[in-house]
Amino acid sequence: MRSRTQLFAFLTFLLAAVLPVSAHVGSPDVFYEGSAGPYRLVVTLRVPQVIPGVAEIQIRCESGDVGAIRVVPLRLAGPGSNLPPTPDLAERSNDDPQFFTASLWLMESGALQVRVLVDGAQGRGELSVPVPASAQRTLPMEKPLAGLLLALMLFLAVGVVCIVGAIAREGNLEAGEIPDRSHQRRAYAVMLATAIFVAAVLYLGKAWWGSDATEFQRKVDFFKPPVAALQLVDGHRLEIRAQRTDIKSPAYIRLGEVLPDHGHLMHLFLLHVPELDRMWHLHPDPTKSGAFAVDLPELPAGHYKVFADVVDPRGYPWTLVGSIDLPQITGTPLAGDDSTWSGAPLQALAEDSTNSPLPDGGRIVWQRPAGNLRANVPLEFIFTVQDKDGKPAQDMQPYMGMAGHAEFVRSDLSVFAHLHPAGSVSMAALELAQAGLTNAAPSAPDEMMSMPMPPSDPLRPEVRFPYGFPQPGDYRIFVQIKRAGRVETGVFDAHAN
Ligand SMILES: [Cu+2]
Repeated sequence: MRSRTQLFAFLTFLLAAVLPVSAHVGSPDVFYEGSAGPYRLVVTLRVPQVIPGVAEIQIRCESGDVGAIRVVPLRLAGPGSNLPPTPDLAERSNDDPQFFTASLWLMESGALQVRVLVDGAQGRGELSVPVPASAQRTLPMEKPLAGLLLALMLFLAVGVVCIVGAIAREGNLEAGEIPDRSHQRRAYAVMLATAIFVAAVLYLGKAWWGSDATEFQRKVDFFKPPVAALQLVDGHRLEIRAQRTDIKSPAYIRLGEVLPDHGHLMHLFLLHVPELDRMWHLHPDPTKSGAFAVDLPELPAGHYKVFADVVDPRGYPWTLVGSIDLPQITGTPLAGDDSTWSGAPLQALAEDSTNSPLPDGGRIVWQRPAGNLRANVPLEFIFTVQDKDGKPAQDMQPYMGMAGHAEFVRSDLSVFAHLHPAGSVSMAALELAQAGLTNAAPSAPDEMMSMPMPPSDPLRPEVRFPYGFPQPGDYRIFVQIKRAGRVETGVFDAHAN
């Protein structure tokens, strides 16, 4: 009986124990826009509350000629990545024939992918969405439940002792016989022995619980954003190391082994906090000692937060998080793909800002949908770029191989997401995922080209990001584009309900 209570408690604990996270900070859902052969799809994947657990997938097709969609999860790379199990059929919405949904069991944590197979009037198409599935935190058991379980356990424990005592005292009595002193003494002895036995079982149960809880916590800690240990060297050079002070096991992320992701091994975002009025997007290089380092540009003294994106060899994207107080730095001028922005601090918003002026008199305009923006709803963020005369800009170029890069930061820094026109997936993970497809070449989205297009080829003056706010709150959105050889950053403040 007691063990059943304990099992119940343990199952509850299991259910409550593990929440997922992805590379971004505080933004676990996956948003992806890409082509499955001839079909253009927008895929939203809600990573399950528990692992193993059920992922919810929504797929919107741009064209109306899709007949059926099948989905299947598998590992992103290594063993198992080439042997997909039988795919599940996605369900077509009754109200919208271009909208499909499916539920998928994710059985393990780590770098996974969901393969999407499309059949339709234009034949078959396939795409793959990288999914970082992992444990995020242990939820505390709810107090009322813990109290109820404790009360039940005490009731059962005391009950067992009393029942055994009653058996010892009265089990051998004839009908109508009254227990005498010797019966009573025997009952007390048996009850004492039973109480000791019950206490021992409870103690073992607690040890079992404790070891399981530790094991869970270890898994949870494994996927926490690693701490970026930051150090200022020679007065102007920022050194970044991955530090796992929170777990005793060996370092899971070796900075010497990370994969290049859209042209760089590390994308580092330096934010002046708490105002968020200055931002740098830098690309540190590996050092001989297994760290990363970057020469800082000119910046004022202050408190700075660092988010550094890297992708491990399995295709799992990590965001290192750290903070540092910096003195005023004279620094070296920005070069290459490095960029910066400074402007007004993020304040409590009366309304969302949709217009961000650029240094040359042009501007970036957010085509914000009317009405309130809701958290946990997939949205498409569309930004158009205008020149100084208010006309669509004609000088757009790819920035690190893509039409644009966006960073979504929540005012309290609990959310940081680095996005691209292909969505929230890491470009390096996407390349691994696409490599396993049979029709890899034609289905690879043009956004992930690692070779930049020739600068003479102007892009459309518009950039889109599929994304959804992971929780209500105030967000600052940095939109980065390249025009005529210059990187420009537009900044938009938004409130999600
Ligand atoms: Cu980027």
